[in-house]
Amino acid sequence: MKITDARVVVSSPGRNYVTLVIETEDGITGIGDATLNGRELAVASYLADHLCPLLIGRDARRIEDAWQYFYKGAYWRRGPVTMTAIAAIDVALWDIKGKAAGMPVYELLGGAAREGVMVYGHASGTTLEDLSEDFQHHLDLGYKAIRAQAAVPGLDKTYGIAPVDGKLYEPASSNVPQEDTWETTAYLDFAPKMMAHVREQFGYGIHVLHDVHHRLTPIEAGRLGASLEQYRPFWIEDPTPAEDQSAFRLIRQHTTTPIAVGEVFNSIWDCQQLITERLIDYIRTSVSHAGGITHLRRIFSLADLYGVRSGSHGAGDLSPASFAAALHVDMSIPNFGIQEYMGHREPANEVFKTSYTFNDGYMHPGDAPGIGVEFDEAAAARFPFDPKYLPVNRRLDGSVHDW
Ligand code: GCO
Ligand code: MG
Repeated sequence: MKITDARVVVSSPGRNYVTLVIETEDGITGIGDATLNGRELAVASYLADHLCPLLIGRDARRIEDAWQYFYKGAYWRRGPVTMTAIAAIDVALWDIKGKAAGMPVYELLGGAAREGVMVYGHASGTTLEDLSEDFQHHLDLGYKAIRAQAAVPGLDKTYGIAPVDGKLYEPASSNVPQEDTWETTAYLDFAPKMMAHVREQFGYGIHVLHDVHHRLTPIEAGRLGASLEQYRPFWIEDPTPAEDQSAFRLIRQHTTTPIAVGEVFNSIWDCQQLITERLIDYIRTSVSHAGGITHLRRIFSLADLYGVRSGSHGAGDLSPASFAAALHVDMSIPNFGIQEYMGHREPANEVFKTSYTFNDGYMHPGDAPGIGVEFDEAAAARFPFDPKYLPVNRRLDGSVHDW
């Protein structure tokens, strides 16, 4: 089954997405998500200028061979741009394989290992009262797991807080990076109060998650974890920048609060030590940034050997194509933990026709052949690229801090 065309479409239906479209000689088309938030055109060029020409004439059925060809064959391995580009090819080829077989991708991956995928939604507020309102809204929608974030008193802006207009939280908000401020002491003081508030209001019958967004040192993270233990969070996410994997030993020495890491990882090598030393509980690598379905399964298989569960990134900057692909992986692996689900801003649904469903806190990818997402290129053309950057984070003295 020869590939006859491979093209990249950059569009902005609600936010920027980069979509790879692969066509085959028998008329089957597959899509993959190549979005790298704030660096979209780098991946678009990597694909359009270097990989798409090499796809023409290749056999679309040989997914593992394509993966190895583009990973090992480039000589320059890893990195978010390379691995996002490979991921888009990989997902598009799984989509094609599913359509050729007349099966949803999760069937090709071994079939359903569960009835549905537990997802967590985002509740946030500029005050604890607003957070409660949003939390209640998510409970009413049926969520069994909810992430809680609230503005830290005394700081201008805090990441992860949705605007009051009811729109989804979108961190890439301006065409030059917005500058936020950060103060660790205020945060460490506030976080246990926020968690106490949520438990007082809503009890312990719901999973509560919290994202630290790489802001702490390992010993500060240990202190945070210890201070939250009594509120039994499902996890704390990205407590420190994770390039230094051995630093997580220090966090582990100080707390039993479960730890989730990995949305910025792009390869199994980024989390090898974290997994094999059991320094984390959930690995958050995503289909679109960690080399596609093929590589993500390799990471999750390694994690399974060490009792680490999946908890994939699913923010709105992962397009419906990679979100659907994630659900297929989640359905089929033995060590699924939880899946982030933030949803997509309008008018994304005019461009991506999805077949996944949400029901009472659980999602299902649907049974359409392939990944179950159809991409409307004519609709995408109505929403041209709109450059946007993630914010930069500064301490009160003006120095740049981790974001
Ligand atoms: C999350 C994330 C996101 C990221 C965003 C970056 O847990 O969902 O931390 O909000 O900041 O995906 O592009
Ligand atoms: Mg996060």
